[in-house]
Amino acid sequence: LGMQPQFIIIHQQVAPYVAHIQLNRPKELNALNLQLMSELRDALKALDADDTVRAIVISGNEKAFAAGADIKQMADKTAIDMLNIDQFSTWDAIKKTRKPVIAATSGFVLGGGCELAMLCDMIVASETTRFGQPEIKLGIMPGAGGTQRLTRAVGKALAMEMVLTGRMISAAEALQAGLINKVVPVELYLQEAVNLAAEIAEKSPIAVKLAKEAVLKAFDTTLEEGLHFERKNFYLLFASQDQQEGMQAFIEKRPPVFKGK
Ligand code: CO8
Repeated sequence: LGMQPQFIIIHQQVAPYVAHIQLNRPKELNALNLQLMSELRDALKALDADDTVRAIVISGNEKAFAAGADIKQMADKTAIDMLNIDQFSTWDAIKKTRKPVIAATSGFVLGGGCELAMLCDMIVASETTRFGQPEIKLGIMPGAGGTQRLTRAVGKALAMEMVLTGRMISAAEALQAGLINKVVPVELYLQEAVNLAAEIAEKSPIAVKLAKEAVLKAFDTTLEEGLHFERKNFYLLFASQDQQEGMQAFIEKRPPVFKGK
């Protein structure tokens, strides 16, 4: 990866074909400063290109996944500073990750932290996780997708309430609202996320990639376009050896071995 990152730790092969990126600014509750986000972008790009990785878990620590953008770094910025810093190009790059990314959350998941979790494909939360978009309390509003992804995930009523009041919701409420995939005791959340990643990593990485892309398309386009897109990806998979292996293994009543070809 070139230079050693300062604010993240990359753990390879935490399960077969699974990598884990840990956000590591614990004293600041993993506040997402510009350098951390650049390091995260670079790490995801490298892991996305690495054939020994098929799924990625992002976590913080027990106390905080991330308490948002770094308020101290933003406090004295002007609108034009913000425009020129263009931090969202980093977010756009992260969004391009083609392998599945699972957020393993515990503690505070706030502001940009909540937006980062929602940018991931799935969220596994500890019982102590609290999700919120508290930007309104700072005189600003979500800027990294919060008004869009939260609304699509939980609907208008709860999204509007969270964005306009800054109220945090519990993991239980987030599960009920459809924001997250599962809630587990705090000792288990990271392992549970790794297990989910490992389950996906057993599948054909090509099929996983194209399936992820098709699901995400549902948020971006009409049903007609989305169905068309799905069909093209579906046909394309019949060009893979993994499709032949998957179906042959079924017929021979044995587990498939997918090679990503
Ligand atoms: N930025 C900078 N520092 C932070 C942040 C933050 N977001 N959150 C916590 N910290 C720091 C605190 O300043 C404190 O530092 P110090 O010890 O030097 O005073 C340390 O972390 C520990 O925090 P607290 O003492 O406050 O811990 P508590 O347990 O008392 O409170 C809270 C925890 C409730 C999470 C509290 O820290 C808090 O309210 N944090 C701010 C949450 C927030 O408002 N987040 C939204 C930020 S704005 C945003 O995310 C905009 C996103 C759009 C762009 C995305 C780009 C990345």
